[in-house]
Amino acid sequence: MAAKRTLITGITGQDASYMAELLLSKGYEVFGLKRRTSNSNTQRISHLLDKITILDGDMTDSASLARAVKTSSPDEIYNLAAQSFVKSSFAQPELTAEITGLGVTRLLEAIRTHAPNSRLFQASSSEMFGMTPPPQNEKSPFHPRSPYACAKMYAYWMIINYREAYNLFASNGISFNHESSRRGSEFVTQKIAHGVAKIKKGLAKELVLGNLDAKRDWGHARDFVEAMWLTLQNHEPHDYVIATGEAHSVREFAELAFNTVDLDYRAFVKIDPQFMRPTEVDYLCGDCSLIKKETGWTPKTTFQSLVKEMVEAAMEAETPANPGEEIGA
Ligand code: NAP
Ligand code: G4F
Repeated sequence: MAAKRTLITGITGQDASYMAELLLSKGYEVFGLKRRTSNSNTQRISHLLDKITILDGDMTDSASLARAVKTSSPDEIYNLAAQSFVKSSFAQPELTAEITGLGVTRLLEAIRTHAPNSRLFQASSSEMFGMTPPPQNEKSPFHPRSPYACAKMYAYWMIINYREAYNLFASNGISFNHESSRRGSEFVTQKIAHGVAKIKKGLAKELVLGNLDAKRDWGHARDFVEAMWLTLQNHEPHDYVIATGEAHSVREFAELAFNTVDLDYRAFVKIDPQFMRPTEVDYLCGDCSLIKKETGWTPKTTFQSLVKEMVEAAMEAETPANPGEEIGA
């Protein structure tokens, strides 16, 4: 049988790097959509570059998406591209809507025209629940609290509309936060992990954060891409919550991360309102019983091992000769 073909958008991102590894291990032929940047940004997939085909394209450019879909002729498409940083979406709401929202419509149109029998996974977000109290599941109401969440809402409904209108196999995975040592440096978990490493090595004296009381359901990206793949192996397209079912505060994450290197977070963490958001999402904790029941998926990584893995990777990466980037988000 011919190998299955897949197109992954956002190939330079955290999730796509794990998704490409997973699909290569399953024998897929992998194509990755990459936008043009002025400097190389393929660090997360440098070990895969001789095994995958990179296609130039941008979620704001319909023609490039159509070409990518036509060239890759995919059985499965994972739309992992987005302006994914919530805080930046307040500064760049229109760009976020273009990429994270309208970009999905452009991709759906390309699929409808060039690969109507392919299966599409859309990376929807628990941010869409916003103000809705936990536990959040597929039936919970949405109340988005940022331009990012509003853009994801639009994309979520376009997936459902194209499924109903054109019979496309398109599914939303409503993922809660998932992290790893490949996480972007501005997200709070990676900011804390590298802050801890810098302080432990004498490269920094403090770590400046925003709201320590926000709670998130944090899992490992490696586990979450398995759920994304299982979502597309269903007989029918389905929307699923992907989560661990356990929530912790930013404070708890910081406390555990500092404890990993025998430090007390209270001596080093400072608060600065510049890291607060105009509207915050206070408490996300997912109920993922549906995907567990229907696909057999279960998250493997505990909160404790996630924190440990991220701090240990940061300790390896941060050296006096290579002090990493300034983290200011
Ligand atoms: P990420 O690391 O920020 O990766 C985003 C990817 O999208 C990057 O490859 C980025 O390219 C690409 N991208 C941005 N703008 C683009 C454009 N105009 N055209 C083409 N590509 C563009 O995000 P992630 O954590 O892997 O998340 C993957 C997806 O899941 C995203 O859609 C995110 O919103 C969603 N999600 C993530 C989480 C989570 O906790 N990680 C939870 C729920 C949903 P550059 O490298 O050039 O910037
Ligand atoms: O790490 P964060 O920036 O992630 P956030 O906003 O939860 O969004 C992530 O998860 C979503 C799924 O729920 C994805 F859709 C989205 O793409 C992204 O991957 O912030 C987590 C929490 C927030 O409450 C924030 O206010 O940490 C709080 N926080 C406190 N101090 C901080 C900081 N966040 C950042 N980035 N930097 C801080 O200094």
